[in-house]
Amino acid sequence: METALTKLLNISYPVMQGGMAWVAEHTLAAAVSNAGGLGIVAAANAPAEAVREEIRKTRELTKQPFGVNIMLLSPYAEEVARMAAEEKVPVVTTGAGNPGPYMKQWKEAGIKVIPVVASVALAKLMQRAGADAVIAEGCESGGHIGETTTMALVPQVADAVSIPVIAAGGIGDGRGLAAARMLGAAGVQMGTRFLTAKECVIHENYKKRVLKASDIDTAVTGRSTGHPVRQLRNWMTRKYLELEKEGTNFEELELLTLGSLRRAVLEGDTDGGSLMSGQIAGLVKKEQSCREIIEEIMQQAEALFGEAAKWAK
Ligand code: TUI
Repeated sequence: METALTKLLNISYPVMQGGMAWVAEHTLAAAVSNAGGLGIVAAANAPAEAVREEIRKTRELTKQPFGVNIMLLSPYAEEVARMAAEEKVPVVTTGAGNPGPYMKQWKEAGIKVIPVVASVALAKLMQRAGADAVIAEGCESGGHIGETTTMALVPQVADAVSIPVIAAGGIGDGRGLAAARMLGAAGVQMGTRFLTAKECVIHENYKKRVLKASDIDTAVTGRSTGHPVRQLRNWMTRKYLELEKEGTNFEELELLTLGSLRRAVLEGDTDGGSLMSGQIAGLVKKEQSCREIIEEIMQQAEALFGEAAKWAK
């Protein structure tokens, strides 16, 4: 399936892996890239040298293009941005902010820049700033989210910009890819589906919670603090939402979540940890290799496109 995204990035399939903080390290990123998608190493809150090491390890495992996701709320965002330019990584994606100040150095280094946007306004701004594509991420996603659903966001962003649009949020199989293409997207980004990939190195407890999840098992904390985060319901989200309802101040709420993602990913703390996951978790029922995941999705989507041609008759 050739699209504006496969051509832009020189990849086989229009499937990107989400830049999941603490989750998306070199093993996962290289496996996705070797399977014909675009693997992403997440910088999250790590200092530049730690991310550089991950990039080097990724390069040892794959000759295919890959990306680095820069989380703009990170205290190290500026030094990571500079390091990505020095390393001339093929692709940079960004999240949780406006990457405008870094665009020039990335473009000068020949990097393809693909910011995540949660609104039409930021998508237009990013196109004007020189972005090569945008990822329109709906609030079905796990982690830090915006307000608008994928179904509503993607066609509006696709109408507003002329660069390729990648759909993210709530996409977990070939039906999601086919639907995203119908909405005007040139490809998809998936996070949750890759959480249970064989090459994804998160704690077994975290994977099991995703595999057991149903459609209504996520909750959004932090709507009152301006940092809404979607994750699987557990003791931590219940406590957080209770405190939020009581009007507890920002600092106290932060204490509850401080280090909680690391506790979920590395220690498998399914009670106090932040098990970030999208609403599509209920669809993810088995552990598969990244190659199996991507090939299954492509076969499903291609079959649907074959049938869909008949629907118009
Ligand atoms: O960034 C994400 N998802 C994330 S980042 C993350 S790490 C974290 N952990 C705890 C608390 C906060 C972050 C976990 N998940 N997705 C991309 C994304 N970007 N979603 C929404 C946005 C976004 C929202 C507002 C991008 C830009 C924006 O406004 C920018 C502006 O300044 O106008």
